[in-house]
Amino acid sequence: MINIKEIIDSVTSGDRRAIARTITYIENDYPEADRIMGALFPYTGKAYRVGITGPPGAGKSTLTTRLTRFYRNEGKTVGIIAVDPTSPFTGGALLGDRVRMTDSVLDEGVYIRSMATRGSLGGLSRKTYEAADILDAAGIDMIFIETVGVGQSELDIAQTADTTVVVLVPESGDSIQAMKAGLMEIADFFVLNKADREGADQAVMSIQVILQLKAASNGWSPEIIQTVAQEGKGVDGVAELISRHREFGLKTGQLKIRRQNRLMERIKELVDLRLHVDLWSPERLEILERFAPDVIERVKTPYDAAVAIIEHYRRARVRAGSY
Ligand SMILES: Nc1nc2c(ncn2[C@@H]2O[C@H](COP(=O)(O)OP(=O)(O)O)[C@@H](O)[C@H]2O)c(=O)[nH]1
Ligand SMILES: [Mg+2]
Repeated sequence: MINIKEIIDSVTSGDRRAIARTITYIENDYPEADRIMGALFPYTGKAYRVGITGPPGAGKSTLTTRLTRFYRNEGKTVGIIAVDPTSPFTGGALLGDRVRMTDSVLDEGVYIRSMATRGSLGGLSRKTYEAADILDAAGIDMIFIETVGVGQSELDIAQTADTTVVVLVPESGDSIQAMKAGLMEIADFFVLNKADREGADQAVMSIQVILQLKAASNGWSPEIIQTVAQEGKGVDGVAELISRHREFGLKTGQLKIRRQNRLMERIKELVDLRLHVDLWSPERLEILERFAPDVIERVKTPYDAAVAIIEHYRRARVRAGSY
């Protein structure tokens, strides 16, 4: 049996096993998940969340590892949530990640978690968000959320961060790709990693051109910085930009607005989810099935069916006396 009070006590005291277990509850859609998250909510809001996104192989994990070291040296605790179906931190095939993460894995001040991406695409952004909430409630100072910037779900996740960093590499056309993939829209700043490679300066220049065309909205102009994450070069500069963006957000109130918008999204999701479950009861599914043969024969329209189902739901609610 799940004892909620015990979970809250152990998570908020930073118990690593409790953190792991609670994230698993979220991942596996445990019925108690909402109650647990509700009880943890008052303890959240202190951590700073940084999204690290970009194409596969750009060096996101390497950069995250380096940044982790940087913040550990400052005495901060760090959480890493990796949402990357192509390179899970666990799962044998990608030993590389694990090796590079080793020094962090051994450090009690660092918590690393991969989110299962298979079969949970719809809820992935919510689950990642809640996993970050759990780390936040556990008292972790800096939370990095690594995602591969390929799909909408990953972009959604990146947008739940307080600061979103997009990592690119010098390979030709990468900046154009980034624009197409919607990364330009979400970046608070860019990192051109693998600056040890050919074409780094050119890539930076072409991205700068694009950035200049984009008028600075709300007083913050995204810039681009070069790194060689593998050697730790430029990593201090990235940390410096993160902290500048944070200061900017605090000073202008935009951080609060961003967090507020995020919470509004969260509430809407909760409402949608609950209404959805409530509405699609067996009796409404029955109406749906009853309509189907008439709809396929063009006797009724899908719109008739939708109206009938909503009408049925409304009447049931009235009867239940809840309106
Ligand atoms: N040449 C070069 N290689 C790098 C650099 N940073 C990371 N790599 C390598 O690029 C590969 C992918 O890195 P990884 O961090 O796993 O990329 P991710 O998929 O974006 O997380 C690894 O083999 C890294 O060692 C860099 O600055 N320069
Ligand atoms: Mg990675």
